[in-house]
Amino acid sequence: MAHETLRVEIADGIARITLNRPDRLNAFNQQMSLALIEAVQQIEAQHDVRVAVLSGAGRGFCAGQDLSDPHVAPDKGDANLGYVLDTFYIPVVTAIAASRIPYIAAVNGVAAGAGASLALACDLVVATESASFIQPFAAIGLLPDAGGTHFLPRAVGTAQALGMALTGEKAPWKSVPDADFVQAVTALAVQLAARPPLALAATKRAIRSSCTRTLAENLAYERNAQHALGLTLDYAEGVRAFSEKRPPRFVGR
Ligand code: T3D
Repeated sequence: MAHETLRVEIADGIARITLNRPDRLNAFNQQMSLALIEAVQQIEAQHDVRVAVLSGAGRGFCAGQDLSDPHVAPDKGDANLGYVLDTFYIPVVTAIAASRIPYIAAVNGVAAGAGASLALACDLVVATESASFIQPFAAIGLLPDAGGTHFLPRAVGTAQALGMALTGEKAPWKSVPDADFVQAVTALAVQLAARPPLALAATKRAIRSSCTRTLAENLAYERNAQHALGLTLDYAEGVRAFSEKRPPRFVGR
């Protein structure tokens, strides 16, 4: 199985899958997404494979969706994120979770957005000391998807998951010196007030209610919420700000 954007090597019962777009921190474009779905399906059918290892080429594991991919471009005004999730992310996360073999996420660097969800969809996670797990969805007006609202609270607890998803920080819960307490709380409130309100509301609802739902139900819940958020001005602004390397200005619509 050879793809430009994905390497798959099989030997001694082990399938090694490497996301291979290092210049983009292995962010998913359409080609890599389709290649990963195909690889997971082929590995499942190959009965001499006993375990799969998923990793990333270069310094990152996976930066999630490639925000420059035309499929998610908001500027045309018709970004159909529901379609993107139905076509790429839901099938791959579902297939990994349901696979007969264990999947090991070998997290060699930053795992962000759907990249973090993908790592958590695996059965085991081994990460380097320098690796990080980030939920940057709200920075572009979205809620965690690809199973993020399902796996994250189960992995770290609802409170920590909410903190990560609302702030986008790696470990948002930290104690502060007494003298800095008021300033730290104000800084957090100011940070959240500048974030996209529709995305924060959807994130909060999804994570707070996810533990009573199955994976399939959470994937469908995320899909519908993300489809709606993908049509907002704040999503367009978030993606534009990322590509222009500047802070976003959200309007709440
Ligand atoms: O949209 C839908 O279809 C719904 C599904 C959504 C699923 C999602 O995953 S949405 C979330 C998408 N991902 C992100 O928002 C993460 C964006 N990236 C970052 O925040 C940062 O790159 C990281 C925190 C991951 C790493 O930061 P850092 O400083 O180590 O690296 P960098 O310099 O930002 O990135 C290196 C290059 O990769 C850079 O390109 P350049 O300037 O060298 O030409 C950067 O633009 C590019 N890159 C990183 N992530 C993405 C990306 N390009 C496109 N899409 C990306 N997601």
